[in-house]
Amino acid sequence: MPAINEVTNLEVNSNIAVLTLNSPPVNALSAKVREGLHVGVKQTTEDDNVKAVVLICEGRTFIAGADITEFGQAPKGPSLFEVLDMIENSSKPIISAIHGTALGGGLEVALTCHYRIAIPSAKCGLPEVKLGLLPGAGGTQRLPRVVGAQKALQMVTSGEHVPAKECLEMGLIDEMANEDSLLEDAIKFASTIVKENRPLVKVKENEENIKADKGNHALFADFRKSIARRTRGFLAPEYNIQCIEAAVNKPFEEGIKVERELFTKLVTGSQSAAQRYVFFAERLVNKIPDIPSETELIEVNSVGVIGAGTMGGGISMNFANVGIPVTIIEQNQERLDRGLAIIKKNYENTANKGRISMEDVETRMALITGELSLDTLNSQDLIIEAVFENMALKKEIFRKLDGISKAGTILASNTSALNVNEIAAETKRPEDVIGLHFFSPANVMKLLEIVRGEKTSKSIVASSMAIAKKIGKIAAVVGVCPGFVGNRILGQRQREANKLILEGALPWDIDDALFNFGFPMGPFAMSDLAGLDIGWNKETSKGETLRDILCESGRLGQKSGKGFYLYDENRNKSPDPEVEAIIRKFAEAKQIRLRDISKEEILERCLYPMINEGFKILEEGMAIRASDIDIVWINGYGWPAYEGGPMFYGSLVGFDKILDWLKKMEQELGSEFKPSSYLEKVVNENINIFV
Ligand code: 3H9
Repeated sequence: MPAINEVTNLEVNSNIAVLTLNSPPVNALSAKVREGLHVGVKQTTEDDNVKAVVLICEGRTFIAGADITEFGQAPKGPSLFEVLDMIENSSKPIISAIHGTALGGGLEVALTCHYRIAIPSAKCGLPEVKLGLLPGAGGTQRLPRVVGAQKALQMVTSGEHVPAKECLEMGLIDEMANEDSLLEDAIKFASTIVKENRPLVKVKENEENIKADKGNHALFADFRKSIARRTRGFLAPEYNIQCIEAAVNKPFEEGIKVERELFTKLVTGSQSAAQRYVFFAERLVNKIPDIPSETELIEVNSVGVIGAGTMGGGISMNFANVGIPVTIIEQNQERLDRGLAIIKKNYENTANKGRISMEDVETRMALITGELSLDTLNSQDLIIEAVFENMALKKEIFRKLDGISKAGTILASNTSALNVNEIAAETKRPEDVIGLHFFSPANVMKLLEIVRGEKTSKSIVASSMAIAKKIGKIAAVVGVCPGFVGNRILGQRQREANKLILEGALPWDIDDALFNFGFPMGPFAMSDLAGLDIGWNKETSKGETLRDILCESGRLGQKSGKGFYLYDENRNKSPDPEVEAIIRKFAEAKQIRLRDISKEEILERCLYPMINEGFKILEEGMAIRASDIDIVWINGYGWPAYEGGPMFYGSLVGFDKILDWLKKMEQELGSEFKPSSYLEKVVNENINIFV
């Protein structure tokens, strides 16, 4: 094939030119790809033999968007805008032939083509919002001109990938090809367009689909309201909406100006920098340096779960959801029945919300079998223990499992803090033992900490990563240390939050500061939700801590209508003067002088020790890389993605500033603030921890 450059080929056959891009892995619009498109389209317009052009990609996908690695770098080669102008203004019809995904800039390219054909498995979308961006190459102005304002709003603010069939129905693609003959069908389609002398359709000129919504302010106001909760704190969704609003109410060229202005604001801002970092971090976290990709995997076709409580039930649902049969073990029939009934109820609730069908509920429940004896766990490929956090009990279970389970079974504990090496040592096959730390609710939360024991084999780690992917989790491999990565860092925030309320900040001051930072809730609202009496003992309680006093006075959290907060019948919380009085009295008895504490100080006190702990974790090798820590905190603890996770956030604040702060605090408040020696090294030697 005649090459235009390393990534582009152009071939002309019977008056139809085929312009092929081949730039692995995802044909992103790098400088080379843009150059290839620019030169290729120019050549086709100058070649009298060419009557139409098919634009197609090799490899796994059509163009998946702009090359994200190029953002922030000096522009090279023709800009995407020049390329799009050339395509749209071509005197020959250009047809994009789509397989895989046409995303972001990729869909924007397709939208400047005069026609679009796709195979049934293809998907189209404008996912820029997930990178803290908006489609900056005309996508926000062209999409509503094809699919209307409502659908465009939904697509740009969710970033969803829309299946080809739906795209065909809403006019985003014009023709469906056969799954395995895209090129052939695209050439046929192009020939028909030529033969029938069909017009050069320019999406930007189509006002038909937007005219009904001109001046319809309610449409946008209602849409804003509908996504407000989900998008709190993020800038990009609102900017995307403003662009669609401009598309509907302004002429195309003016709308483009709005899009460019808002795109520039986003792409140069810190939110998008953080979200782009998170995009790559989510991919890096899957790479375990010492485990080759060809490592032999254990195929998991059946699972055993020990414990039908909240965790065990949620864990089981993950596997049933993807068609893997699960055997759940409980100690007695009553607990087993209760556990199974809760699972059924959860599925029914999901069905009532329309997310799955009642038939799905039945299919999934049929995959879950309850048993009362561990002896039934003799044939499963993966067994996950999810009983109380009690080391003696866990050891006993693993001793028994060693005798019961078949050779090669992955033996996993769902412990959230206990020593996996100690548990593994109870068996004669510690290489098969691993921690799989799910987060509650386990059927919903994305994160899975994969706790690699000293002796865990590479195959067990790799197989656990593979099964995590299958059940839709984001998995991070962590080492054995108290609390692993997530809870170990959480411990720092909790300790400081508890100390702060004895220095003068009220629980709601702290919660508000963290909520406004972007967390879904603060530590005290969280404690109320979980129940203040977890780990509290009525018989031995002596009013020694604030928690003791609250529990002793019946303030057990949301379930008792009051905890740190007061709750109404709908579980809406409000600050309670009684709690303030309890705190003041407690402080007085301990001769503590309370002072005013600013929101800034609250954030520093809660967040900087977490970052310090992150450095200790890296120093000890308990996380593979800094970005894995961020992935844990974003997906397991609600750290806002637009702040990039604790380590990324720390880099924005400045590690030198945090180090100075820790040194000062160490002098004022003691050794809990002692800086990690790795942090000192990073600052002194100016090390980039993100490479
Ligand atoms: C945009 O288009 C802005 C425009 O409006 C223009 C403005 C002017 N760039 O996810 P995978 C890499 S913004 C560079 O594991 P999958 C990725 O890092 C963009 N690299 O595969 C990975 O590298 P590695 C809008 C990219 O099959 C490899 O490709 N578009 C890009 O599970 C494989 O990726 C998007 O946001 C990129 N755009 O999923 C789409 N995309 O192998 C982003 C991927 O070294 N991409 N890489 O780890 C995706 O959603 C998924 O990659 C995709 C494939 C669904 C395409």
